[in-house]
Amino acid sequence: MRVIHSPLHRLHEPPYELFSGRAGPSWEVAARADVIRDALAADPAFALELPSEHGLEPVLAIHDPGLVRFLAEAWDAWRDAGGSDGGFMADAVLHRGLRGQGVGETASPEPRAPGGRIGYWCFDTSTAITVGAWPAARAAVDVALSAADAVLAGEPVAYGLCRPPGHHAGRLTFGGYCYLNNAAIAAEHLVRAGAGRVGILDLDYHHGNGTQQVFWERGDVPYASLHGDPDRAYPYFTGRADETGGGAGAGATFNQPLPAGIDDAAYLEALDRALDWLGGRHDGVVVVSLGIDTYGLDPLCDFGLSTGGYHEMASRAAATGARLVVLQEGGYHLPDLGENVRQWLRGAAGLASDPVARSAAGPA
Ligand code: SP5
Ligand code: ZN
Repeated sequence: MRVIHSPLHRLHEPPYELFSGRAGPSWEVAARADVIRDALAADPAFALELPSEHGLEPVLAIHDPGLVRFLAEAWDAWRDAGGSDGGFMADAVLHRGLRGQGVGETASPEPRAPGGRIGYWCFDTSTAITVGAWPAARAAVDVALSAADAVLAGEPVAYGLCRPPGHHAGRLTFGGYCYLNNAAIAAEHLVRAGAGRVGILDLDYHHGNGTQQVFWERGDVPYASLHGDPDRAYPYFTGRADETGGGAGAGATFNQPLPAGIDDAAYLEALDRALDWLGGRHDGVVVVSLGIDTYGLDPLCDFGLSTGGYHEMASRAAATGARLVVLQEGGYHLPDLGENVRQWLRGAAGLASDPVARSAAGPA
């Protein structure tokens, strides 16, 4: 299987995040991508390659030019304004009630100060602008687009080791460790290349609010997601089952909020429902937002999936006959992250699980 990765992700190492109201080290670290890369490099079933450059046009097909301009300029503007090393976050965000009485009532101009600009575009306190956030995010997009190109060239499945992740970034917003929406950009690239209707299957623990927003009114990019119920789980404001799309996209969004502690068997039932729903709605290519934060040992999340579950999950996705562009999203338990991704991809390729030793604490 072709595996696309870029070392440029290492330019981005967020110094901290606010988690449950406390500042702590970022969970989204460069080592995440490195352990995945190492696990795949050690298995002859995988061939690693660098991405090719695709420029900004595919990015601007999905994201507002103002957001792209901010991300490109943010670090230099912060430094020029006297900002310190490390990274910066918003100290005020554009709340919907700030100027008018409700949603969208009064448009607000983008402020000039970097601290105001970040609050204009970013919606959370997990997603610092660092010196390398922009080049790393650009490289992750090229990784995703190159994986899509591999499938367009005839591969039944290809993997893009994207970092930073993407599915929380919308047309006008970034957050959730995400700056540019790799999966959305890849899906649109596939549509424009003539792949017809392109499905998106989002298996990250967190709802892909950005992907949902981008394709909310699109009938040709159906979006199906399994995730922690927003009643308890980030990003809190999206992902309920009654969110099903609007306009030309009415009925083309499918959300399954799931309970804490869900095990492989119950998750696989939910996956079967998502695959059934997606099956008749695409023309042969599905982009998978692969989050491994559904793992039983993940430090951020509360699902109970096992390494064996990832192999089975991928086998079922591949058994639908869809060609898969698999893109990395979350996953924060470093000791087993590489092996879990490797098992998912072996399942997707129709290979036996062939397990290797993993951390002693891992579920069977
Ligand atoms: C790509 C991805 O997985 N992004 C996830 C970003 C989550 N960021 C903040 C989560 C805050 C959750 N706080 C609740 C703590 C419960 N112990
Ligand atoms: Zn996640």
